[in-house]
Amino acid sequence: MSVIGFDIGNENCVIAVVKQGGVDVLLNDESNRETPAVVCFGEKQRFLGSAGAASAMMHPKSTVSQVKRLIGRRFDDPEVQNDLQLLPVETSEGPDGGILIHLKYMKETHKFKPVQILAMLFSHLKTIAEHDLGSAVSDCVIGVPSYFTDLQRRAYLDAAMIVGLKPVRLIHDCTATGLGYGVYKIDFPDGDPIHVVFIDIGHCDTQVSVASFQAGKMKILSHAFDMSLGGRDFDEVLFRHFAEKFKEQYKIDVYSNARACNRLRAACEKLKKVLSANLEAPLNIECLMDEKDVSGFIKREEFESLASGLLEKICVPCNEALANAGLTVDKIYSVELVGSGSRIPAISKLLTSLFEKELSRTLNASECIARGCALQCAMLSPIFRVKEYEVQDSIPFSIGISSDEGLICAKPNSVLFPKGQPIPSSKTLTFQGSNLVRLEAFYANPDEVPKGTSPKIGCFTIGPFDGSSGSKMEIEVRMQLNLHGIVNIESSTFIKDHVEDSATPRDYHSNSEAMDVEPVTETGQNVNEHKKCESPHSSSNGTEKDKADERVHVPVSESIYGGMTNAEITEAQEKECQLTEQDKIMELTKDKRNSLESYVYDMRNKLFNVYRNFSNEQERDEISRSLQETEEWLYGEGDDETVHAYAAKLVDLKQLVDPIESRCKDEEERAQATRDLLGC
Ligand code: ATP
Ligand code: K
Ligand code: MG
Repeated sequence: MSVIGFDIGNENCVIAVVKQGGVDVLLNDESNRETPAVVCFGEKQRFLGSAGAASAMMHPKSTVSQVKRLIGRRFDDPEVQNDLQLLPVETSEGPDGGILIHLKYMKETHKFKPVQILAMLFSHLKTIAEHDLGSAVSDCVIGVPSYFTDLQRRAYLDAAMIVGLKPVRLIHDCTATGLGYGVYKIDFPDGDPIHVVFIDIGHCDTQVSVASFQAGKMKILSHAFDMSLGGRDFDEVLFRHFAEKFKEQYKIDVYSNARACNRLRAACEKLKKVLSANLEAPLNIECLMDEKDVSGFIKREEFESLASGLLEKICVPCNEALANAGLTVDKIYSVELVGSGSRIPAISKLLTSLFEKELSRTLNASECIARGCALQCAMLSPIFRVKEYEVQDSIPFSIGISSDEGLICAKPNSVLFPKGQPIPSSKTLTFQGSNLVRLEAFYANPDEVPKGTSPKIGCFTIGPFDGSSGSKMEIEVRMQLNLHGIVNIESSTFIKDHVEDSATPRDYHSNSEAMDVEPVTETGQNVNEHKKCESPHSSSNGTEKDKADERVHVPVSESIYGGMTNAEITEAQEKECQLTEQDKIMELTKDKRNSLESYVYDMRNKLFNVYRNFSNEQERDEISRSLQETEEWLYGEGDDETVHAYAAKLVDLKQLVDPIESRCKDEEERAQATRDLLGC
């Protein structure tokens, strides 16, 4: 069994594994350490990762990138509409308010949920890992942004399930990075814990987390983020600048031409990278639009002033993370800047002055998340021996619980898991109820969650209570904020034969009684403790006795707003299998076509060399003609044929050539035998 970590970026994905000697980053089929997060649908097959990026220009309308942005989001969310504008693919609103991505394939339009596209990426990364390791891969740890909602986390798990991956943990990106930092750090100054700020600037977002470290221990103190501030926003600044310039200079409006937009955007991303290493850079695009070649030029200084608004925005989550951690810059031991979006020199300059210290680049900026994920996977794996290390993460959003009858926790706004609650955690609610109880989980503070996030998370229906027949039962529900940062019910029980005094007035029409309860127990666990807790819960297996009463397990069903049902997951699995099967067929077809093609060239060559003495003119004429015909067929009507068609052609040719080949072989053997006999 292998232990793997995945960093799924909007632009690049990284796979890391823990091997005997340490953590390795795997190379993809193009020998790159980063794999583009691109899924492209060709006419008859998919192209994933690097192949997807390479095919994007050929199939602009059926290439999906930055799918991470769309996961678990609503179609009518204005931010989503902005993102969709950048995606040249047709989309629509799904029946559940989610997004449907329309892709042309096998002469039909297929509609996919973003989860399915993400699953395709997962599947691709899984295949790369399996090829490298030579064994099946299932257990893994996947990085997620700290701002991911419950629904987005669940969507990641669904996508993983669709392709047979089993995330043992979804871990916040900066926590994974911090883990990689802490595990290897040995030179801790004496005394108090040190505080480190991690800043990850990716393609689409910026995440900042503050963590405290002691030997053998890491604790996240705060998470902050700007969901819409990353490398692509800097590209956009350049894009708008040159779009405007070219309008004046060349009288072309790139905005009116999707292809020109794409090309200019791609050129601006390159330009931005050049400006990271050079003080000025040229921009040249041939035949951008209306058959016009364009050229431009920009100095780094000018770019920085165009991007000054974005640079200022980076300070916001940094200050927020510090404030939430209750720290000032002088208390910070080190600032670690990661994510390739941070390679712009002005960003380091700005952060250096904000934090009043030189930034540290001790981590690999593009691989640290995947590496941290792999380490976490090894720590959670029962078969790997890893240094004991305690990771305590926290959730950045307050989560509340209410029932049909109202808010059920005594805390303000009914918050069960306040912002900063350790991951994982459990809290027990006890209340009186009858028949069915519905508990609603929701985000208690709209200011904490990303704009456009629905406060509604999901509904848990508890019951029916066996034999309760309408009487009030004392119910105990253990709510969990699990290792993935997802809210669920760990167990729910009632106490058997615990019937209320029948004189108590009761409303028989409601499903549950008004509940004024307080969490009775509260635990924040670190990962190691959590592992111990994974044994069957004593409260649900009926062994625990509560005085004279017996605890009885109560069924729970959950319904997550916008989530996938089991039936939908099964359907998606089947669809994914069909697509994979078809991809395999197409790969096989390509192989067969290639072998037929090389056979033709090979034989043509041999026919007038090696085989010349073993064939007569008539045979050579016939074979020549067949080779010629096959070649013409290959480049004509046989260009796009089935595996069988190519295989059949090869058999036909071989039938003609085989007799000559065997004469040649016989002769070779005879000659060898003679040589052996003569001893030379
Ligand atoms: P996200 O974290 O948003 O999901 P990601 O992890 O795929 O995205 P990264 O790979 O960390 O993102 O960073 C990609 C961004 O870094 C792109 O916008 C890219 O243009 C930018 N980038 C890469 N190299 C440089 C460079 N030398 N100078 C400036 N920007 C760069
Ligand atoms: K990445
Ligand atoms: Mg990233």
